[in-house]
Amino acid sequence: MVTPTPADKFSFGLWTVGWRGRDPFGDATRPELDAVDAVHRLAELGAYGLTFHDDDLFPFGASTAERQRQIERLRKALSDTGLVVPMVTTNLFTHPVFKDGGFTSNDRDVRRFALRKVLRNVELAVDIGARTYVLWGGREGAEYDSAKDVRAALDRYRESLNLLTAFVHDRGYDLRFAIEPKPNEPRGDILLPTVGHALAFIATLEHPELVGVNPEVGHEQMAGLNFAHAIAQALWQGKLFHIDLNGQRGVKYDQDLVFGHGDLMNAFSLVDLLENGGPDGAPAYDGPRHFDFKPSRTEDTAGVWDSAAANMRTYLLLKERALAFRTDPEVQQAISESRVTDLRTPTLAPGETHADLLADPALAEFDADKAAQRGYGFVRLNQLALEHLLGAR
Ligand code: GLT
Ligand code: MN
Ligand code: MN
Repeated sequence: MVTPTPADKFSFGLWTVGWRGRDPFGDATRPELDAVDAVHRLAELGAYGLTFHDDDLFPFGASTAERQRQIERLRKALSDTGLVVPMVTTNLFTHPVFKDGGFTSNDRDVRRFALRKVLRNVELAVDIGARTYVLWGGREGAEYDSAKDVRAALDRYRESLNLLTAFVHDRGYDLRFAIEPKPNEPRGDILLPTVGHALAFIATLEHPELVGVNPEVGHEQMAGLNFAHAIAQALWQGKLFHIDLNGQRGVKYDQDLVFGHGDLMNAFSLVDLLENGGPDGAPAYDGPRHFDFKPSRTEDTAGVWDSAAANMRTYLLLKERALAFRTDPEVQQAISESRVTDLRTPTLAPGETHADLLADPALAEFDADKAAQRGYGFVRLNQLALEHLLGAR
């Protein structure tokens, strides 16, 4: 059960296994990885999908012929292995032209150039079979409050999303967009910094049904937030279009560790939610389980593939542990004693009004002190979760 197969829908960014370990303080520690090799290695490990930025596949400014050559090489590797491309994205952050952002750069020419870059890559995404298009606006932001008119920037962000959804609509493409929030890094402050900000922004768009979120574990945790809660709200709003799984240890720079190598308890809750949180314990999410991690720069090429395999194995182990937790009768009893499922009962009776509530004699007599005495037993329940996680039950 902990051997990954394509049915598990594990996917990896080409930029993840292809990361050469260059950081702000040090040079690359590993050789370049060819996209074709990546496809073959990932397929051997049991993954089902590869994702990429335009510039991961062909260099920024590549000629049409070079672009086409790389696309054809990728296509052949995909058909040789059966790997698919469920998601594609754009690099609007590496080239210096994007130093003040793409969609929200103060320079209008740059904004127009950025939009064209995305439109061209959307055509490729559809052509190669992707159903999701991720928008990570890492350079959309500022270091200084006086440098960015945030309301104008949000107008331009919205204008860009409206153009992209009109494009998909007019062309009849079967493609949805997923905004990936991040609080900071590389910009001092990034626009749409959390899942909550992104969800509020999406509600203002012309085609909100075509736009959802691609939350990343570490990005919410960099803001000190509970990732499983963010995912629960995204699911509740029907907006979990994609997910970036990785690990992060606390509020610091973006670590992009292997999934589970950060807050393991929250990773357990997340997998439990994704796999068992739907109606009648069915999966709550059926999209790709996408790993957006960086194999640490201490690792050699063998370590890169060990790290890739570790993401999938950790996910499957957590899935196994979460199922054991859900099916344990003692856990079910503890859940019921904690009144977790009682929260599903509507607070008002059918047809009850505010006048009825105000006039309810039982409420006038409600013994708040007595009700306050009973504990909820949440600690016991959490300990049961931890024991399942540790394999102690
Ligand atoms: C970049 C970023 C990731 C995003 C990628 C998609 S690019 O590596 O750190 O979190 O998901 O653009
Ligand atoms: Mn990250
Ligand atoms: Mn990501």
